[in-house]
Amino acid sequence: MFDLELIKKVYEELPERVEIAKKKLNRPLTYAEKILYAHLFEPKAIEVFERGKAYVDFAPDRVAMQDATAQMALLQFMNSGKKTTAVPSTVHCDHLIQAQVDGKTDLGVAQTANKEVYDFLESVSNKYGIGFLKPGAGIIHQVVLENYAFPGGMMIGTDSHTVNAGGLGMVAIGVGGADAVDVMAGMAWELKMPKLIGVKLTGKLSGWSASKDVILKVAGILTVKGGTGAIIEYFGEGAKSISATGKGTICNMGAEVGATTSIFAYDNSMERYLKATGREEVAKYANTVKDYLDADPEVYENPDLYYDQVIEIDLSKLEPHINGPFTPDRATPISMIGKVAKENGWPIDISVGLIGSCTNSSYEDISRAASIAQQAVEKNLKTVSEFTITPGSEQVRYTIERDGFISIFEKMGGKVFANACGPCIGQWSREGAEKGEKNTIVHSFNRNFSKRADGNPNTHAFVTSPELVTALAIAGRLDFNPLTDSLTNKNGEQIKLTPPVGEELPSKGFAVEDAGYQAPAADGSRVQVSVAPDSGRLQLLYPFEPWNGRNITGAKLLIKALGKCTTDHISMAGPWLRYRGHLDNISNNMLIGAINAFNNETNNVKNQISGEYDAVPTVQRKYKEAGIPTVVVGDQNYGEGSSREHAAMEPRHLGVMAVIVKSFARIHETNLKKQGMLGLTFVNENDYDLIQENDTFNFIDLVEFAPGKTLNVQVVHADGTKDKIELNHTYNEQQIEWFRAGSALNLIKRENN
Ligand code: MIC
Ligand code: SF4
Repeated sequence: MFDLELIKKVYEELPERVEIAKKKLNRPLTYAEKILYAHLFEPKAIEVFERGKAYVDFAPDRVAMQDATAQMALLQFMNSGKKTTAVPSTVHCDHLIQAQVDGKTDLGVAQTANKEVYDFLESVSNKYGIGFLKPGAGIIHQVVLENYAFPGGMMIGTDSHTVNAGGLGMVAIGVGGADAVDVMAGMAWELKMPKLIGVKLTGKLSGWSASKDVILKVAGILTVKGGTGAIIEYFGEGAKSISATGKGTICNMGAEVGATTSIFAYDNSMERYLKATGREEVAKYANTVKDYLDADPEVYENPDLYYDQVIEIDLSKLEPHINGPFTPDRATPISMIGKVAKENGWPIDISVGLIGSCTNSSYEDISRAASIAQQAVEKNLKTVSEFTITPGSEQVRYTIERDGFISIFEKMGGKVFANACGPCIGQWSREGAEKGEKNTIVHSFNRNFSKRADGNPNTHAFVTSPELVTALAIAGRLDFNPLTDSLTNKNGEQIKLTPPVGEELPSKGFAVEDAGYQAPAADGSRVQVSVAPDSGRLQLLYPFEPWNGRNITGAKLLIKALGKCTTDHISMAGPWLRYRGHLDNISNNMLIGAINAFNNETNNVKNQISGEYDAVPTVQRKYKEAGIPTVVVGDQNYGEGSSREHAAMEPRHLGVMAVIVKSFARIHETNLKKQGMLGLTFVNENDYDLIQENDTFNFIDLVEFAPGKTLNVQVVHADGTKDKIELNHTYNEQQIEWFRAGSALNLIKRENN
């Protein structure tokens, strides 16, 4: 399944490219820097790229896409005029499977319900030389880790958790579909040279503490925006003691602090994992360039000199953590959670414990969780909460079934869902969720934004390690601390759970019958891709209008969003995932989760033409009909979370011209640029407070739009008073071209014709 020739080529070129970079920068390099400089699109055009400032053209080695974002990515790629993808690429069917009954049943239902979309993805993959992983094969990031990731490589993926592959020493970055199109079309992929955050791990994990706790702790320190624009590099003795899949977990959740990606240097744990997953050859080649797959020793001797920020964590002292509710950076050590929950009025009773997902479903995770489940079975404990398992891949599922773990979970009352995203992305048909009852769930996934798992805004979701999820589900209480507390079993005896034990890798090796991979046709030129014109789920894309070259004037405020506005708020997932390939239909969810700052309600904004209140998409469609441009205003870290470019394409399609916020999350800001929108930030954050409900916006100097130069907007209030607001932007020359052309894709098309 993997591309050994490509990997060999990367390793052949690596030493020379790194040496040239070292000379150029005239200093030792960190590991991430080595990979970045070895992947310049124009290796000869090497210069010292200033971190956090310079835009750099890169040449990633591969692309991965998941079904919910691949539809838009491939609809765009089809418009690029290319015959095959320029780099190895894969499509993974994982997001559209709903968890309801059990893995087998749910997979069958999904195959019928999503047939049109799967057929589309399969035929596009076949046509353009893209590897296709069928529904049931597993979750993109687990499948990538098992098959495609390799130390020293660089990849992008249309999903924010692409960063998971940092666990195998890869620079892996989540992007929107339009970025994937660049790479698949053989063009340069642009990224601002990231800053570097070093995390030094000392000591060793033990007892109940797991790799998950490292990132839960880091999330508490950095918060959801603390990693923005940076690569987090982990190092130190502690790093070496963590398994490759444990490293994957840590890197995966780097997305939750906004980091561009996270990475560990190549070490024995990675070598073991490569060998266990049938990639002895990759390990062999990696070993020949080992020194280049690590930072230079001087970096570790004096990390402060080489990283923009350094954090130190002693794994020996790290307590298990529980993060949440509603945000993944609210970190509480297990010893405190009972008290904190009580103070905040969080429901103590746990209704469901869920393990698995792309973040935490390695063999090690499952075996450790199973060791807890086993105790419940053997010691006659009743499991109080419901318990579910979503394996990350068919290979993991098959292997853990063979090794008896699934049967242990089942004896404890657990239910195994399909190898798919399921509850992690609102694809959970949870009985009773519509009642909106206040309740608590604990899971080993990565995100816990409001409504994410089951659509119920009153579900308090907490993120923790799989072993702790298992213990908490057995106890059924959030204030249960397995390190100190006992449970009463069915015979009335006091039982203390012993700490989890597991195996890093299966001693009998991994096994699988059908990994679900389908190779593309050798010559796809005759493959037909069809999209039914009356389809509700797929719609061919039309090119967005180029900019008319004039200042935007008379733009109305559509919504001023208050507080957290993630991509889940801008383009909700769950039931809306059905429309990911149909721009007009999915636009009906535009910003329906955002809170209107003027009435604190969701999906209820003023239509300035009629004076009436209505749903955001409805009001926006009215403005569009009337030919009136609009502006969206937002708070900090606007667009955090997912890579879904729908959050940018929907406003673009419905006629929003500019999104003006205090700050952006990286992927979303790029997605806006790619789709030809204006993504701008207040020079003075307090100007956010000046924006009123009936405001009209007049751009003053958009005609002079240029890199490094602020833009000015006159805001006219209902009473006739005016404010002048200065706005920052990060557009470079090329990105301004995208704006002028109407989108980046319009430009690609022009260049290919
Ligand atoms: C997520 O975890 O939010 C998702 C669903 O995987 C998204 C991608 C999407 O919205 O399709 C992501 O993280 O990028
Ligand atoms: Fe799927 Fe959840 Fe992982 Fe996103 S975070 S890829 S939804 S399992």
